[in-house]
Amino acid sequence: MDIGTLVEQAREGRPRAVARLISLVERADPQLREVMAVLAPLTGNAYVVGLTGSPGVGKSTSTSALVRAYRQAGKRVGVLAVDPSSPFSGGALLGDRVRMQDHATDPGVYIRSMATRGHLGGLAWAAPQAIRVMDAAGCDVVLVETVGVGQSEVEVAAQADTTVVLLAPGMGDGIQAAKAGILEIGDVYVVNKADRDGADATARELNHMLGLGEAREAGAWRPPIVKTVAAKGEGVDELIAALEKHRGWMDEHGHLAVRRRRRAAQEIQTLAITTLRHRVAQNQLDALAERVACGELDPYTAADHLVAAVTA
Ligand SMILES: Nc1nc2c(ncn2[C@@H]2O[C@H](COP(=O)(O)OP(=O)(O)OP(=O)(O)O)[C@@H](O)[C@H]2O)c(=O)[nH]1
Ligand SMILES: [Mg+2]
Repeated sequence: MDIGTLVEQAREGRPRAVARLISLVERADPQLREVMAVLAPLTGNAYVVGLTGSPGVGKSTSTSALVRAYRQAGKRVGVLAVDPSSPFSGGALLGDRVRMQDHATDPGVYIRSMATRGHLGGLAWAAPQAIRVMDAAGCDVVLVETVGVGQSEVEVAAQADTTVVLLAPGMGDGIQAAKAGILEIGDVYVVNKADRDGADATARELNHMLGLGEAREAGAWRPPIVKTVAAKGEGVDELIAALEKHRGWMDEHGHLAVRRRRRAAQEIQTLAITTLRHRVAQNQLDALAERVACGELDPYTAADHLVAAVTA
């Protein structure tokens, strides 16, 4: 099928067409260049929300609850579950972890899981392009769930328009969150499993760690902490309200444009570096390495040789 027809069908909301386009991303298909050129003018409408947090904290349950709420509001929703720790072809495996069965038959919801380990350029490369596909396909909201709280997961979540960091009582989450640096990236914090003991204490601890009691610059964003019981849909309206508020604030202060430019810059850089890496001839690198290893050449000069060779 030609790319134009495929994109047209995706925009009509045909899940199979969207699936085929995202498969091109996963495979890093040579046709991707053409696809992205067709998609470019169709993107920029979706509101991208990243959700991150420790395993089992309730990301998928929360995502599912958000999907329900957005669907009730008549929005088309895309869900991208990204697992950087699994091999690239492990999509089916990840599918088990995505608790989205409720929405499986709803044509207004598009759900996709993506495993990216071992992929050249990895996550930074694949996730933004999959988001582009969903955006161009007419999703009003794209929810990006990342599994785990490693550096790459945090990077993906931080690329969203709004980043949600989830914690739950009694998981030692606070410390883990601080370690992974997710206390710097949250625009909205959720203490899920508020039906369990210790939710208030977790919220207090978080409040303290984020320095929310302290004064901030006028007009600065103060990340709200929302308590939810995602499994029962409790607090989800408050979460949606917090997301909308953040989006409004971003718009008002011009931050949305800034963030999207930053996202695009990262995407361009990753693609450019990937292209250059493809051009490095292994034998040439080996030859330079040998000369550097035996002290015949310094590494800077060797690097200059390599750069000159791949950009010639
Ligand atoms: N008690 C309680 N359990 C919940 C709540 N939300 C989710 N759970 C349960 O917590 C478990 C993990 O939920 P998931 O939504 O799969 O968590 P996750 O963060 O997506 O997990 P991974 O994708 O494996 O990292 C499931 O058994 C849920 O039913 C809640 O608000 N209260
Ligand atoms: Mg999950």
